Amino acid sequence: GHKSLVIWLTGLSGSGKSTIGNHVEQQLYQEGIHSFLLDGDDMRQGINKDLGFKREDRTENTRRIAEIATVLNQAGIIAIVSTISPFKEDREMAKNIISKDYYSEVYIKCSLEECERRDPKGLYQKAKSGEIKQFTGVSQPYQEPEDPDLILDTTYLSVQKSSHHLTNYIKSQIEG
Ligand code: GGZ
Repeated sequence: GHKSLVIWLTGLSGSGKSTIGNHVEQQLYQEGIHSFLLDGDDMRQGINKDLGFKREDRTENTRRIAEIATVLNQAGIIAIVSTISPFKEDREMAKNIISKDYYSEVYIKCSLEECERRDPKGLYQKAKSGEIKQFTGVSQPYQEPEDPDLILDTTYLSVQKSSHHLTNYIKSQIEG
């Protein structure tokens, strides 16, 4: 068997975390590697329904996702997490919950300008008009990872290329 891992994708809304996470899950499946995508936005419809976007709620959101990722890991499944997780301290907490040997931080980097240009759900528009408050990058900070295990810059890199890089990275980690 291979080593289990949690792949923690962090980045701005619209940076491509969920899309890349989905592609990678499928690519791994085709290679016979069992993974599961834990998407922040999805989990906010279910287990994290009670949470909003203030600082403490984001921390709790991250904590629960890290605990669930750990359980998947213990079951031998690679957990791919896609969540903004904007605060360094919270990602540090996630790393401690998961344990550092099983945690890989991947920064899905994308300029704020490009995310605002994409605005697939119109959320940046609403954040700028004040309709949505505490929006990451607009009215709340995003703290960039200082020493991520991998950076994928989707300002320049296609979803295909980014996903391919990440799949190869995961394969090298679990085989190595
Ligand atoms: C950030 C928000 C907000 C605010 C709604 N700030 O890109 P999306 O739309 O589809 O996914 C985002 C999701 C954020 O959930 P996370 O669990 O990833 O966030 S965190 O880790 O920071 O707790 C975004 C949408 O919800 N969304 N309001 N105010 N993103």
